[in-house]
Amino acid sequence: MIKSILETFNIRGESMVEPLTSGLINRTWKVTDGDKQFILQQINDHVFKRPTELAANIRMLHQYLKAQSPDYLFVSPISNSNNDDLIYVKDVGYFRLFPFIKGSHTIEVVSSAEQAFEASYQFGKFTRLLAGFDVSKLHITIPDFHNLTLRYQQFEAALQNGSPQRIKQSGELIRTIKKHTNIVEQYEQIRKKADVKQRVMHHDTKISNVLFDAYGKGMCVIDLDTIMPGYFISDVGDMMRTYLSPANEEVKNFEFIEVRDDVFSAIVTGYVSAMGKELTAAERNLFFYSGLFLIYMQAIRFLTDHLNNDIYYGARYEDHNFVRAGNQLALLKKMEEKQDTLQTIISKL
Ligand code: GN1
Ligand code: MG
Repeated sequence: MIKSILETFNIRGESMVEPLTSGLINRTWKVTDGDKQFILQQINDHVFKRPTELAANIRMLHQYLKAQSPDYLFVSPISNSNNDDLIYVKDVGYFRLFPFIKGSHTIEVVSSAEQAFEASYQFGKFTRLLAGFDVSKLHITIPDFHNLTLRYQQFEAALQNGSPQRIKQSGELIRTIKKHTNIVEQYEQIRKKADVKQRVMHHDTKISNVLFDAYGKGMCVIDLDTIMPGYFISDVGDMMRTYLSPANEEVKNFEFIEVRDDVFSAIVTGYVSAMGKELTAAERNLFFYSGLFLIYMQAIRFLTDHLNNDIYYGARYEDHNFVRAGNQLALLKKMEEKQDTLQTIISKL
């Protein structure tokens, strides 16, 4: 089946196809055909219910950037010999093929503040270049994706309808989440502020979604499916969530979870230097909050999924999402403990 998709792109039968395993949602392969390389992806249409809208978003942004910022590297799907950039295979699903960007590589873990700066700069630059784009034109690929109020309601629903045995097991984590509803309240306040703008946000700013060149400089951002209107706290917050600690969300021994001051500072400086005057004063005050917001939301999403028997994320071992939720709550605690230090860093910048 993959061979026949590739044939529509005139990619020969003897090409090499290797699965890439890092994402949780879509299925991805690296395709090598002689000296050419590509990335093939099957869209998860349980999560992205309307793949055609997702493709339309990418096309719109591509056109806008081609006209306004022609030098910007925007990695969009290639069209096949039928002129399709989204290929539907009956009973299987939707596929697309990306060029592999020569000389680029991705990393899985942030090992230096420079990497965090580069990535943050790239996400900020992306949003700044699109500041003149009318966000209301974008299709909402996942409704309420980063709506913390709704995520909290889904958690409450899982407490009603989820697995009774798992609810009992999760008592301590549930209590911790309930103790932090001030983060939800603050989110509701932020939504009402006129000077916290709806912008074109990426919504999945993990380090593996940035392409780096051979010198370690950021080239561009990839994985554009969750691009939707949103607040900057989503992108900055997900960077905090995934860059601050050298131990990521999969680590089972929470003692390794840490908040690195230099990485925090690099995320803030990278973003501020890329966004420049685009960032409003109200937004500048929300850097620390962004971290709390996203870490807390991810803890809720993992625990909710655990209570719902792993229907969204799946589980590679018993209690996988329970462990992930505990991990994220441990990170939240570290972040809170560092509040004074981190706020001082911001005020000095
Ligand atoms: C999912 O598939 P991946 O790894 O890019 C999720 C993100 C979560 C992340 C947690 C569409 O992203 O929101 O932060 O897992 N994406 C979707 O690892 O739900
Ligand atoms: Mg993703």
